Amino acid sequence: PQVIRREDYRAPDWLVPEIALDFDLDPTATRVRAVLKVERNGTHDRALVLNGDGLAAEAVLVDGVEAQGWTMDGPDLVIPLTGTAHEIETVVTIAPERNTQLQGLYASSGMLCTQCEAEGFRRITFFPDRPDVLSRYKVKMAGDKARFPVLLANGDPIAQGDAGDGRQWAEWHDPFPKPSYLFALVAGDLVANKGQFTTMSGRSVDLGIWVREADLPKTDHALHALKLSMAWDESVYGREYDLDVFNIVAVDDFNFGAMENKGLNVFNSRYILADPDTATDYDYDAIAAVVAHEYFHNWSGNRVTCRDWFQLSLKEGFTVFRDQSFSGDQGSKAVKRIEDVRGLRASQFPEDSGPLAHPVRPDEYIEISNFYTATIYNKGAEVIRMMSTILGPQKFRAATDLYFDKFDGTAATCEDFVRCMEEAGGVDLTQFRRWYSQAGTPRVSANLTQEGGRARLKLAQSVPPTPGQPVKEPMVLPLKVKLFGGITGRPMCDEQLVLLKDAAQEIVFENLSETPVLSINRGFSAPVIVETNRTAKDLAFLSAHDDDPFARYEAMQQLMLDTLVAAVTSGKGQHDAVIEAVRNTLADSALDKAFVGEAVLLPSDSFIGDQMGVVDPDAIFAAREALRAELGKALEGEWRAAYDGAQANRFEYSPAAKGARRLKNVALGYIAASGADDAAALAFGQFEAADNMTDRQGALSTLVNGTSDRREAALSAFYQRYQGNALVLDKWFQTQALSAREDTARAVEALASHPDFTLANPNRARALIGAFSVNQRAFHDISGRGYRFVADQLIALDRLNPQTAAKLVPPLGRWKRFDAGRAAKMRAELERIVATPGLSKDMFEQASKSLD
Ligand code: HT7
Ligand code: ZN
Repeated sequence: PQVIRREDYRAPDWLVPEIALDFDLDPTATRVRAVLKVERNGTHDRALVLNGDGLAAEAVLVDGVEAQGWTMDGPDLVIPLTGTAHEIETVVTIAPERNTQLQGLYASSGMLCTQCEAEGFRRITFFPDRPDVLSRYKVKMAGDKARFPVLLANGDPIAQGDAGDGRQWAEWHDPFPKPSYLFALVAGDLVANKGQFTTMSGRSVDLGIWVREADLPKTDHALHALKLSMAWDESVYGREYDLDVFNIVAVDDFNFGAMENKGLNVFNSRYILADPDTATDYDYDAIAAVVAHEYFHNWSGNRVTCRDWFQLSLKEGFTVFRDQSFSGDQGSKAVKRIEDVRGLRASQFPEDSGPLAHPVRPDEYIEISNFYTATIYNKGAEVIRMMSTILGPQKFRAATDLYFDKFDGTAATCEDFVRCMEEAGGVDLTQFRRWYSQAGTPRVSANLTQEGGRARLKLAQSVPPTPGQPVKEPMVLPLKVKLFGGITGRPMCDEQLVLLKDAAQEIVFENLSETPVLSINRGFSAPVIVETNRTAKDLAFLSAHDDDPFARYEAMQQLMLDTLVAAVTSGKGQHDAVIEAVRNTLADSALDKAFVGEAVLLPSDSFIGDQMGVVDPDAIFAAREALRAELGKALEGEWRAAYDGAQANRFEYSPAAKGARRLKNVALGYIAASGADDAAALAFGQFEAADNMTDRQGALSTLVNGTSDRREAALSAFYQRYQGNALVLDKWFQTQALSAREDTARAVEALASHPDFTLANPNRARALIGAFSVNQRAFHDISGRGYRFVADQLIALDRLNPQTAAKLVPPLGRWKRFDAGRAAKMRAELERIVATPGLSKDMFEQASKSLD
């Protein structure tokens, strides 16, 4: 397959200032007529090339006359043109019902909807399908009135009417020029939860969350989150909404989380629908975050879009940074930061150290869909966060104002963004730009030594080699640093922002009156791995005394990690320091429960594995379970007190109530780990009495990890209760796929034949296959059956939905990190995938790169 390179970027030969689309909607045969006003861009004699994907032109007209000399270049339509401006008309017929890829126009639960990012528009009509061609869209659509009573598109509704024969039509105009990837259309039997928002300049905006009628009661949270997001973007970034309507539609079959189409966001229904009985606190938070994310794209992505797909992080990294800040402002900033860093370490760090590592601004790709990655999104957000730290809040705001003003209505680059930061921030970011070009997670070593009243902090950095980048230059690393007195616990200096720019650098602290303890990378100010010479005593001390909650959490994590790595390598654990640190955290009544719930959690199996030369999943599992059991037993009284103290009379969705549920379920896990006789009964009691899904699923997960006969009872009760609810059934599949039990691989194979399992729905496929392949114990079963099972499923899924299949390849690609036996088996499965006839380019790229 063809490799697309960033250095080959060339401005478009032809622009399309206007497009009128006419859809005759039918699930089996939808006719699409497109009329494009095209203008030659510059002086050249190149033909007009309109991208297509699986389209056959039924008519091609130039200036109203049947076109002469047009040809097909593979999937693309090539039309030779003589003048500087023409009107091009094409007609195609597509079959939404047969579209299992869920790109372009497709059918989902009886409705028709679109997904065009990144290159789905070319599956609907012939068009220069690239983000730097911005057009004004007029959309007319007609369809069966009973099947499709609601017809939505981008922009504002203009007119609607009866089309005869039980059909109706509607017309929508979007006044804002946009790239084709932001086009959207929805037709279905939907109802809306309607709201209203008055913008900062006093304009009224009609809001609508469109769902099936039965789901209407589950839309209040999303609507509320939308209003909060609109107000937040005004007050924090000065960004006002610009159309008279803002619609969101929930669909059941969706490859991703959601899509920011101008004025008509389309969402995976899991990021819209919530009520206490079916959604966990995690779901509620994710809904608010994704609603905010898509809304924020209206400025960071839509008003200012990307010049080409190599600039994807321009909109995604910045928008993730914005949604993370928004979520932090709605509850505990510290807990949000902990969750985000946990996510970064779980998904982006492994990506950055594996065969699919790529820079935040990639240099090449085969299939752009494979680049909607944790690196583009989450590392990209960290890059923006570092610039905001370096500039400080006022200058950062001035810089984003400048960026939005200067590039409004255009397709911009990451370089444009950084230049605005430099101009408004008065800083030189020349070296900082390496964050965009160099892949790999930087490693920092920080050694603090003391001689009398002086302490020396020796810092050194290195960036590991990554595919195609064997040698790296030093990065700019903004490290927030502070010292605490090891005896009094008092701060010994103000927090300092150290910009580590060289390979090695030294900082001296004078006039110290006691032995200092180092607190570094506070707030996770740089997305790096820090190694220090701090002792277990230092870490335990910081976990109790640091005044930065993130650093406190981090000290505890490091202490646990050091303990677990030592246990894995030596075979036996020395757990006292961890037990005491956890005891102190549980005893600190000044801490909020959500923080405590996070701080006392052990690092995941996979994060422990990331610290090791050769990952031994069985030894890691055994060491982690042993520490969990000891923590459970040694602190059983504390866990029960925490559990009882976090009980609530009835469900409430507030930061305090969420924190209490978090701690309660973590405590339940430890009580079960202690081996207490009543643990299963306690979990089952919680399962039965729960008035919310967080508690019900928390109890179910605890039972599913165990061997009690209440396990089957709970699984069956859960299944019976939620049989008709696809989103909750996903939880049923996922909880079993994540089970820590020895027989999980076999159980998951059986679940793949369950009547409710289907690869056609991406949420269901991810719930079983995706969850199983991150279950370190089960996936890496020494027999290799886990690898075989996942490869079989991915090969089958690729035939239906290559995008979703390709996203599930990375766990198999980690083979280099494992022992020779496992590595060979993982490689063999990758080779089998690559050799599969008819493999998509999505899968080919992921699997073949994973073999290197
Ligand atoms: N910008 C959206 C990306 C997206 C997407 C990408 C590939 C395939 C399907 C997709 N659906 C949505 C989502 C976002 O980041 O907001
Ligand atoms: Zn996004």
